[in-house]
Amino acid sequence: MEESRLPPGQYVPRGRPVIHYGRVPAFKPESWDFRVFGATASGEEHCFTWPEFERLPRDTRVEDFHCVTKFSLMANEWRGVTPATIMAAAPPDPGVRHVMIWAEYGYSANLRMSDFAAPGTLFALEFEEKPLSADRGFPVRIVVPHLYAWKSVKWVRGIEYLLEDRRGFWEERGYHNVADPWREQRYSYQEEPGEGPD
Ligand SMILES: Nc1nc2c(c(=O)[nH]1)N[C@H]1C(S)=C(S)[C@@H](COP(=O)(O)O)O[C@H]1N2
Ligand SMILES: [Mo]
Repeated sequence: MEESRLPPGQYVPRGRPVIHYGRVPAFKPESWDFRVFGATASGEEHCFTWPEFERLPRDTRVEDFHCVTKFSLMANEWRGVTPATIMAAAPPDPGVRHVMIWAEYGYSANLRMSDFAAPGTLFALEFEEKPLSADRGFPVRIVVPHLYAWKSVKWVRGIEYLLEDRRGFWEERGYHNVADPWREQRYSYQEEPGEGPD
């Protein structure tokens, strides 16, 4: 592996750790939905059922993944739905600059629109050519490979378009609002003016 692929302070562990806060949720396809709400262009909420979401076109991405606890997982193959596909089905208001990603149990992470719409970002349904395992976020997780991995929310149930930025679960608990691993943006005390909502 080229050294230049590893952000500062990161290492490649043995195996592929799985980490999250709380328990692995059960998937109930009949009641599962994916909501697009907040500042939509129409003012209406858009809701995908599981059969609808499962049928959306899929793309493949091969990306590294960097956890703030310092392990990095290199060259992961993800397959899933692009943010562009979601935004085409349910466009944001032109004033939207931030997106909150919402998961089961109320876990959340906020993203700048530029990070949400970045070419590596994907709503993954598959990992290494198989459906995601339950502990990696089945049925859908977002992967935002160019930011620390707490932003790669597992068990996603919706997105909220934001006209003003708001902190998600870890961003409220002392982690950096932007979370660029190449700049080691680990903690909120490192935030420069304009990088956080407050
Ligand atoms: N819903 C949810 N998503 C989550 C988390 C979580 O606690 N809940 N933890 C995050 C953190 S801190 C990391 S490092 C990655 C870990 O992903 P992995 O288990 O596939 O390695 O998931 C992220 N997504
Ligand atoms: Mo993490």
